[in-house]
Amino acid sequence: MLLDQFASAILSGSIKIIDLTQTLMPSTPVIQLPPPFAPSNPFSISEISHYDERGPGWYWNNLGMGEHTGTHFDAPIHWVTGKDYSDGGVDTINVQRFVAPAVVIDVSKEAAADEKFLMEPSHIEVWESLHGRIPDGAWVLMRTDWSKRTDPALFLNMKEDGPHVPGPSAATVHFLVEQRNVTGWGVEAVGTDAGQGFAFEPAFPAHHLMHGANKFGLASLTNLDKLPPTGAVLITAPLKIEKGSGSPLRVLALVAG
Ligand code: 23J
Ligand code: MN
Repeated sequence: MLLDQFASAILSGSIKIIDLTQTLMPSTPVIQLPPPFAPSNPFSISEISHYDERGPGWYWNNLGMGEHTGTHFDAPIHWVTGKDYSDGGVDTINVQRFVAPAVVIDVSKEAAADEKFLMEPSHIEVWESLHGRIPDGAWVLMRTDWSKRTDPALFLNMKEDGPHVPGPSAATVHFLVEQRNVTGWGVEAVGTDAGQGFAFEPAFPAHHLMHGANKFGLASLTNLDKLPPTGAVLITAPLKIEKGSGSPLRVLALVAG
């Protein structure tokens, strides 16, 4: 019954599907870590054949990339704090967790005014006073409109003291992990942590604390400005890479239209 209604609603467009995914291409920005940390490869693509002598009837490509390239999923085993979760790799996560509600906290004005803007628990309190408590099992998505920075240099926004990119404070991640039962934390920027997150306590709290609690991350999302504050449902199934720490994926949001 429920699923028949669901299928009809998709077909009729009374449920709309919004693509939260950035297009993968060689210029897709990839996180830059300072030495001595090893870099991630960018996205690469090369033709195998294109209806030509290499394959007259078919077109296909070889791909290369780091697991954390473009719009991607962070699995718990990505971080040392999540390394012992037997269900914490992209291949072992319970697939039931790949469909979940999402809330969107709009801090786009704050991020426009301050490239190093940090979301604090007070922003969540204000949001909950307007929209209600973050539901159990929800993704919490931080809308910054950072995805509108189509120039990779402005998107990464690397400065002498590291990236100037908005993100969550450590207190905010503590709150979401300890006070709310979230599925994960998603952002428009290249990584789930703020650009200055290396200097927080703990370092990279969105990674350290979320993955330490067997929760997920989503990075390089787009179209968050097209989502309602509550009521969207996300489909976030990463590639089933053996012992994978994450993967690029298509992130789809279902919204009542
Ligand atoms: C490795 C080290 C630090 C960070 C990251 C990866 C990411 O943001 C990521 O894509 O998971 S901050
Ligand atoms: Mn990642």
